Amino acid sequence: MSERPRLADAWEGWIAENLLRGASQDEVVLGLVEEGLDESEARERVRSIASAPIFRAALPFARESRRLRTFARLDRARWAAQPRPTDVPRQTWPGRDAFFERYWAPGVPVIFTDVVTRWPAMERWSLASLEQRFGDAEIRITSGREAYGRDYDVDAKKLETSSTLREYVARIRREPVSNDHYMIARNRNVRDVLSGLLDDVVLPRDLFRDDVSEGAAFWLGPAGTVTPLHHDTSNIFFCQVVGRKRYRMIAPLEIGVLDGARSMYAAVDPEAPDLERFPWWSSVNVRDFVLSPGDALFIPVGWWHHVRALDVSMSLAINAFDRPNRWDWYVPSRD
Ligand SMILES: O=C(O)CCC(=O)C(=O)O
Repeated sequence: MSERPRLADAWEGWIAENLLRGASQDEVVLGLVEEGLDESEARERVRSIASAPIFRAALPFARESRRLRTFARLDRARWAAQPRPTDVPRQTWPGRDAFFERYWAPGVPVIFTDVVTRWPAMERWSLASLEQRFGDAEIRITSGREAYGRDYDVDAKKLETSSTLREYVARIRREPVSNDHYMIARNRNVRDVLSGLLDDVVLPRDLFRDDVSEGAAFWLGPAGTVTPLHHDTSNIFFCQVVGRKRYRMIAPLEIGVLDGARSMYAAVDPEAPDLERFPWWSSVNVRDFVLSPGDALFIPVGWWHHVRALDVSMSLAINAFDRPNRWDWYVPSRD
């Protein structure tokens, strides 16, 4: 008698995957029989995989993942059912308690239209005035981003360099449209040499801690800077003072965005999504809007955001809220 055909490894993978996805043993056997396999061999193989200790160890994780995916689907459906699921609402400042209740607690992004507009910074911040007030300040910027490749923001530390603010302002004037140089958040400029900038802002009462400079970052750069799609591990109050920025924001429970992510940075590029690699992208709700001078955007923790400066730009990002604001988060590079 000729030997029975043996199941190839690929089939074993297929059996395990489908069982882990929640298919019953009978359904998997049926699938194998439809492919021409002998029913009793198929049944024996499925039974032996399902009872293997390695498979049984994986089962609780698969179950948990299925449950969590159900919540993610539910959450997406709830957001999609909103009248304008791709909008970020624009509002006047509702007061501290209402802010925490309506936006902070449920993690809802919003733009406040009357917070930054009152700041002296709106009049005072320009390249010329920064140069005049803080020209000698030694600051840290990132430079060489274009040649570095797509991870220029993940690896920003490697691209950090010092200059005086005067030199940096001169570079922005020389290269006013560029993604090669940018003073990004991960520096301590506002905490020391540029702390005078905080004299030009008027923060909503009781919203932030007294040591706000410890949790504030000044962003300065030309038009054309791109901060790739990422999420942060704190809530952020992002105040736009000079120039416009185009934001694309995506809710945390769009879990497809985690595919191939490195650290807190997504692999998918919202400006040129690779639909073969990320087929789910076409159904993702992207909130796509322009932040203008005078706008304050609340970025809830975990929300993905991609930011392109449309003009020479100055922004102040604050995370020193008067509430615990350090959040544990899934870091895909640990996978
Ligand atoms: O303004 C930018 O380029 C990026 C801002 C940002 O990603 C942040 O504050 O988390």
